[in-house]
Amino acid sequence: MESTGVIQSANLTRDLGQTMPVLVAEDNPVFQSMLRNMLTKWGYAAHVTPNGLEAWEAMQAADAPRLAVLDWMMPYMDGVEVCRRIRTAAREPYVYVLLLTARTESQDLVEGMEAGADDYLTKPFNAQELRVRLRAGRRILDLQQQLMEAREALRVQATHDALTGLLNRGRVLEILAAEIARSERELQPLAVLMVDLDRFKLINDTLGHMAGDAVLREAARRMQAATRQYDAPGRYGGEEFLIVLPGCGAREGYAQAERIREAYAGEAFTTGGESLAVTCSIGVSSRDACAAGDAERLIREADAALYAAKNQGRNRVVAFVAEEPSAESLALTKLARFSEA
Ligand code: GH3
Ligand code: MG
Ligand code: MG
Ligand code: MG
Repeated sequence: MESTGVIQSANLTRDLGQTMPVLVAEDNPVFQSMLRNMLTKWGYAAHVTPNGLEAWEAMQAADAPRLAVLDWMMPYMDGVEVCRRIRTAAREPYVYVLLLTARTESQDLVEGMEAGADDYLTKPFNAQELRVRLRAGRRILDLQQQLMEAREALRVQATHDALTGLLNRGRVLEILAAEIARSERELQPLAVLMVDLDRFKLINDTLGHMAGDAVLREAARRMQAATRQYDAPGRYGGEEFLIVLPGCGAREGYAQAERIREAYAGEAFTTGGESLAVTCSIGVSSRDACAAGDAERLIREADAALYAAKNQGRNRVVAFVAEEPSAESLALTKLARFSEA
């Protein structure tokens, strides 16, 4: 298929930052080859379709061209309809649409622009005019790209910790709340780990704050490497980390905590050429598939377990065990067994 070949080579060259792909929909063979020649000469990668329907289908590809030159009158689907569909789908990134029209009545132009076209040219058009209008479209697309990148950078900034790159406290708490809701809905367990570096103040005091920062970064890196993709490790405070483990009960939570503890204790950290033994203590709390347990309780219990781990000598994992299951959780357990039977 010739058209696929064109789109592939267009993507390749875009990756190299050389050409910009342009989707052309034009049913007239003379205009087709004219547009193809001009666009190629100006450094665009033209993907030419003979009607609106094929143009619309080409626009569905994940990396479809963002610049479209659409003839108005075409079989199967006209350019205005393609334009309308592009705008209704409202997908990002934005598609810049230049409408080609043989019509000159102003009412028609109003219709085309209202369908969401960004600009139009009346056929027959002057080649240089098309060229500069495409350039204007390209500028708009470049600006939009910059905007999207800035917005993404802001989103990352708002949800991540600048020092370690882990999720920040606000975001990890949001995830905890969402995962509790999901655990209730899907009758899945959920575990929470509270990780605290041992005697961290000593590292700061003896090696300096910069070395302390380097240790925090390395601790975060190892933590990330030791957790599954759907776990959510976040920096909770100074040298404290909160990890949300969806689908894990007390046993799996404990095992996961042991892996992290081992990832620290098992291999010395190096900062500024110095080798340094860094350990952590971890408190584990969990909620049963059917037991009650809000975020506050889970954090409180993980904290209590962490406190116990510190008291027992550090570099260890302690899981919170409730003295007695609450009446509510017992009732819910029975209910779940009943519904399983
Ligand atoms: P413990 O084993 O009981 O947890 O002892 P600790 O020294 O780790 O605990 P403590 O809470 O006394 O000290 C935590 C230290 O972490 C104090 C604070 O200066 C340091 N800290 C907090 N945030 C940062 C940071 O962003 N960078 C650095 N370098 N240090 C930090
Ligand atoms: Mg036509
Ligand atoms: Mg500490
Ligand atoms: Mg602490």
